[in-house]
Amino acid sequence: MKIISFPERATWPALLARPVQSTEQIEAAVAPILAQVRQGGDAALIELAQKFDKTDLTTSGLAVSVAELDQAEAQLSPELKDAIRQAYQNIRTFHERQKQPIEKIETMPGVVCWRRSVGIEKVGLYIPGGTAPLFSTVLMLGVPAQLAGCNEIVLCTPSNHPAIYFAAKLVGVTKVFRIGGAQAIAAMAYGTESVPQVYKIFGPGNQYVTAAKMLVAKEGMAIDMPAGPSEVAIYADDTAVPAFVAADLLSQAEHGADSQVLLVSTSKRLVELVNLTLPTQLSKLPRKDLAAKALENSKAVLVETQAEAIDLLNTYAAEHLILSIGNAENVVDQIINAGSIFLGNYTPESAGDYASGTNHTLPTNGFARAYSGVSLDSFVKKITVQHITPEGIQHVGPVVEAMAEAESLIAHKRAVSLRLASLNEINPA
Ligand code: HSO
Ligand code: ZN
Repeated sequence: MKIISFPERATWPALLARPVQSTEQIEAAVAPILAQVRQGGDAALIELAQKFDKTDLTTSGLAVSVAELDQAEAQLSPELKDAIRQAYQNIRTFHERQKQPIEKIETMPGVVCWRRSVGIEKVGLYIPGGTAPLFSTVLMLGVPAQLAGCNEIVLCTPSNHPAIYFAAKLVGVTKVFRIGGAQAIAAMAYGTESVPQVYKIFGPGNQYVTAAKMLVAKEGMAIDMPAGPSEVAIYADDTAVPAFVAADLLSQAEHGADSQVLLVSTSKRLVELVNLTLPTQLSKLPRKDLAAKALENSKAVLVETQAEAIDLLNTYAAEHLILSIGNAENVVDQIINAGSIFLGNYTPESAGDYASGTNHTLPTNGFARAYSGVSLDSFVKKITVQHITPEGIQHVGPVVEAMAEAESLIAHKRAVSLRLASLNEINPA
């Protein structure tokens, strides 16, 4: 890793900038695919699978049958099934507690307001194929969808990995389709003869999938969040174990050549030790080529003080932030921009990626400054309700009348005045 020692603050923005991704070309390639699916429905999906994935879906059909989903279980080892079940339980336990009881608030006597959380009726989950079958993402998106009470949970994936099917069954996915790429996003956004149209689309994907999500979002579809390459920042001091730090950097780097990893430290010794152990660990990885590419673009930044480190990390706004420092629990509240934070030497990002309970669908590319990761909230709408009694309208009514009059919206004022007059007729003062 390239070491950058004590950079001037003025250089931070350039130092921390993510690679700019030009989306125009990709969007231009994706737009006709969206149009084709919108017009051609299932037939277009079959044609596109032939063209892009060289798969013939005419005999197997687009939908994965219930029997196929059931058979997946037999193809997995008992150890993996137990692990998936345990992860499912932990993610469920953590997300279940995000449910908030309805609280009725009386703002003035007789004026009662409250908020109901209602599951989005139909949601679409996208799980990429590619080099790693991300069945963990099925849990991360499916568990909150299940807890929110979404009626229709559609899953599109080009992968037929049995763990994806097994996880889909666990979280109560209602329909699974063998559709990948931009065309899967189009299918869920517009609906086809087989694929139900959904109201919100979730999930990671390559640049084409991301571009498709952005395009349908422009047309009014709700999406989870804008996605960029995955990232980790590690803040480590002399209490950190260099081998652990290197392993955490590599666990993020192996996601892809464009993964972003950043090491921040006040200790030159620590940074040098991490750099020393990285090549040995890297050489043992099956995905070493991808990880090595990611490391080429990554940096270790040496800073003078803890305060400076915290400033730098808040400026970067990492998707994942590991605090491998002696006083992690005291420092954590000073972090104001991050997707998810991991404290101490024994909290690897991998734990959050799979099984501790938190969600791994998180804001990248600096979006952690304003966005949260996926949670139960992502799968519900909050509907406000109010009930005003005759006593209540007498309290709040004059307030509304005065404000409506000042905004010159007299119909608004009359909606209150008529009611107040009717009460005065019943109960003349
Ligand atoms: N680190 C990824 C999630 C993931 N890791 C899935 C392993 N499987 C993005 O947060
Ligand atoms: Zn990961």
